[in-house]
Amino acid sequence: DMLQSVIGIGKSQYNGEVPINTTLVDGKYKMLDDSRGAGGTFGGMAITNADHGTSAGAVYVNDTNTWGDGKQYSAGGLTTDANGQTAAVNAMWGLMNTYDALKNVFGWLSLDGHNTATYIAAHVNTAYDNAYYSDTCRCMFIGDGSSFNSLGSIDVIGHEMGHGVTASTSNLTYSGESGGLNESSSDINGEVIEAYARAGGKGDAIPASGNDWVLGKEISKDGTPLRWMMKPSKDGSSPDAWSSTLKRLDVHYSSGPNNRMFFFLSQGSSSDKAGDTWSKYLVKTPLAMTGIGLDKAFRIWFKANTTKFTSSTNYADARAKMIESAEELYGKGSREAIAVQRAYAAINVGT
Ligand code: ASN
Ligand code: ZN
Repeated sequence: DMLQSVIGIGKSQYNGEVPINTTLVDGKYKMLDDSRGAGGTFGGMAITNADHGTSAGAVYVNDTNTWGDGKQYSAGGLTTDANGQTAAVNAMWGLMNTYDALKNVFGWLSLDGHNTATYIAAHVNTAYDNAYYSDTCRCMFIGDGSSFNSLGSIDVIGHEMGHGVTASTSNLTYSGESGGLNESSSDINGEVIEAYARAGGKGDAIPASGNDWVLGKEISKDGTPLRWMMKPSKDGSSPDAWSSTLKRLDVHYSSGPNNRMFFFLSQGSSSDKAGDTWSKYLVKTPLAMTGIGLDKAFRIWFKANTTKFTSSTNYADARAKMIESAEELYGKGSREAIAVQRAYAAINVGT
């Protein structure tokens, strides 16, 4: 076969027209990017069509290198877009941005850091309102949605890819406090990738702003997010601070306090600039603090999750290892290390 890497035009659902890496094989285009990841199941980062089943299916193929139609799809896609490429474009754009952010900022390659190629299977199940990572295939599945729009926003893809990073590093157990931290790590990844993608998907730092600090706003039909990092209790189920009963909650709720810690660490806890969409959810804490910005906050988190956390890390251990990370990156007694301590204190972990 003659394989050639080319750049196609993707008409995405949430990000307009985007350039996507594809491969020309024997006169047809495949949604396969062999410049991001090697080996794996398809020899490069790929998008497959699960075609409403539960297995991965085949990599998308097209006669031209223009993909999707940029329209809004949810379960309605079953009649208008049963095998639609728009979901595939969303998935590839999310993957490309996640891969590039981790590579350019940390030199971290793909999910495992060793450049093993991953893939996303689009259109899993029928009118499926979820997306998930599977460690068996080291791949992800995204549904078309029913009460949600197609599950292909950047924060959703970044979240799922975050599970792949966690699975191949700390491997935080997916229940109890460690499960909440596992979920939070994926939410953090989703928001960071959202900021990186919106700023153009380039550069060796995470941009200072650009994300919305809520998960799943784009896939929500009425604009109500699934989760609020600045004030998790807005969802009616997540606590805003750690307590001894936190470990009994579903991991998508016990993630809340750590999400809030990360928001404080990055943005500060007493900012109230007019016009900020998140400012009205802030509470004054006894430990009002200045944030250190998204880039530094993510560097500290990523180092802790990929090199210090273990499968049984709980909130107290996360705090200790986050302080250690900050000290190694920015110095003992640094502003950054003190900010980590204050951010955890603000969610009732340590003083
Ligand atoms: N979308 C969900 C998640 O990634 C799927 C699940 O409950 N594991 O957390
Ligand atoms: Zn998750």
